[in-house]
Amino acid sequence: MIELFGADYSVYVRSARLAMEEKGVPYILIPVDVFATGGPPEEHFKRQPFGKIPALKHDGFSLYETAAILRYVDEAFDGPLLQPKDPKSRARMTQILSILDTYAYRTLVWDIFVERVAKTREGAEADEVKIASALGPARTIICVLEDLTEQGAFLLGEQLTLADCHAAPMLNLFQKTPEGAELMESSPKLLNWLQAFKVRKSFQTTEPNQKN
Ligand SMILES: N[C@@H](CCC(=O)N[C@@H](CS)C(=O)NCC(=O)O)C(=O)O
Repeated sequence: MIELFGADYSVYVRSARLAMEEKGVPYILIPVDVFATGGPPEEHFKRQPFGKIPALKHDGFSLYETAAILRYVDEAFDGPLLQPKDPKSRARMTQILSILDTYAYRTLVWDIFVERVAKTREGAEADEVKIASALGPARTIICVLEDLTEQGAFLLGEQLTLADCHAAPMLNLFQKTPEGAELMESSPKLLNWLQAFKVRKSFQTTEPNQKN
């Protein structure tokens, strides 16, 4: 049984859980709150030296970094293949994972969602300057993802891949902001894909307890 260390509120933890749910791989989520007062628990740094979530343990094997966890889940277990075999589609999948990690997470989740939704929910004021300066990069991210989205039920066409598992949690949070909803409305392929992905069982099972 896979042990996944993390919290259900994390988009990265949700990506890993989506891959395990879609693959049909049993796992348990062992709670680690990286945002607890005083920081992550000391023992977590042995699993993830940067103090981030998720981290995985399976059969004596320890792993961190979500893209590596996603690939491990797909390659070490039976179940539907979550990576295309065709080299061009496989490269597209890797490209989307990299865009999400390198550009989308900080901009869509931290600079826009956390400022606009999470902070204001806690009674703090949104940093409008931060939001305003993230809108240009956000437009580029949504534009390139719309461009890379194939015709079909999933980002890369008819096969559900790790790109779907990684993109859905981030884009779901982004869409909860007025800025994100507006940008998504003008990206029909991406919008249809996200609406359809959100009703999947895997997505509903991994819904955070405390709603984002
Ligand atoms: N490169 C890491 C990033 C994971 C990450 O940033 N996780 C967030 C939660 S969504 C986190 O642990 N943040 C804690 C912090 O930044 O202090 C991965 O791919 O797993």
